[in-house]
Amino acid sequence: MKCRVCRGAAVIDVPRHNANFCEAHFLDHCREQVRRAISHWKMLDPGDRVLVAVSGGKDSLALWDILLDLGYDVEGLYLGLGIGEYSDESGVYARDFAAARGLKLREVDLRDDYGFDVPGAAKATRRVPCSACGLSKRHLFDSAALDDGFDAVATGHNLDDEAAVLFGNVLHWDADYLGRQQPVLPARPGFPKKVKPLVRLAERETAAWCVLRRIDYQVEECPMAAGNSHLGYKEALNVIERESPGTKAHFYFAFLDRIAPRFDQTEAKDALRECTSCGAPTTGDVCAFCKLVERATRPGARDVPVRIEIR
Ligand code: Q46
Ligand code: ZN
Ligand code: ZN
Repeated sequence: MKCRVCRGAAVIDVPRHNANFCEAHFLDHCREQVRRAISHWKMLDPGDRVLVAVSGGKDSLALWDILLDLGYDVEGLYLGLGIGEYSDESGVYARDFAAARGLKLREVDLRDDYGFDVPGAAKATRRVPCSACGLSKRHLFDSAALDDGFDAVATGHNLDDEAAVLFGNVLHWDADYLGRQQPVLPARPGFPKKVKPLVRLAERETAAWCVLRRIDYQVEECPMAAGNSHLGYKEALNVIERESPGTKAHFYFAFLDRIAPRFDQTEAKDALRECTSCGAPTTGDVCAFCKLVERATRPGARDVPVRIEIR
């Protein structure tokens, strides 16, 4: 196996590009894919201040590392979700990454700062944990970025993630989500710009980036994800990809270029006002996150039995 660029010994193959790379040229390939994504979708300008949503997993740590490498001014924000050992460990990986490189890691902890955790919120709201978790992440990353004047929030969604989400949205013909499934969402009043610079890299490539750059990351997946349909969609696409490398990328990028513009890409047009409790944009008096905090911290909130939703 020879490197496509230098003909030296290759350490990894990337079947969808029909290429093998040595260590140095694989790292170049990853940087180039991120650079291309940022430029093609106009995600960031040179020197932008970027807040990276850091989970302690391979994607978010690779993203932080690559954005620094490309010269952006990046800080990480880690959100403690209170999901048992999984969260305890993920925090250690995020802190170790930052400490070893002298980087600033901001931290927000749902329990310490808001008095609840993801499993408790799931019980109190009788919804799946990912629902309270996703809402909390969106609210807290948005408000941290706005409060401190960041130019964008960057998340580590990779090609496999985005293709699986697209697959799910197509299976359900979810027109609203299809219209908004973009690698960049521009800033609008009350919301920061949101970007996904890793969409041109597959999961296996972000893992390889971390291994080659000696980045220790949390390998375990969140226990709350077990059995959710997103993982099933990923597996189904992997079966197809093995038979026909490049299908996943074509599915996602052809959608973005040719199909997405046919859907309504505007956000909900309901008039937004400020949450009376925290000031975030909301269609009612109180935003969804403040309602979640209120429900999840009510006395006896955790005694409600969990209801499993299967879609
Ligand atoms: S949403 Fe759901 Fe993830 Fe939150 S509860 Fe775990 S699986 S961490 S990306
Ligand atoms: Zn090479
Ligand atoms: Zn609020």
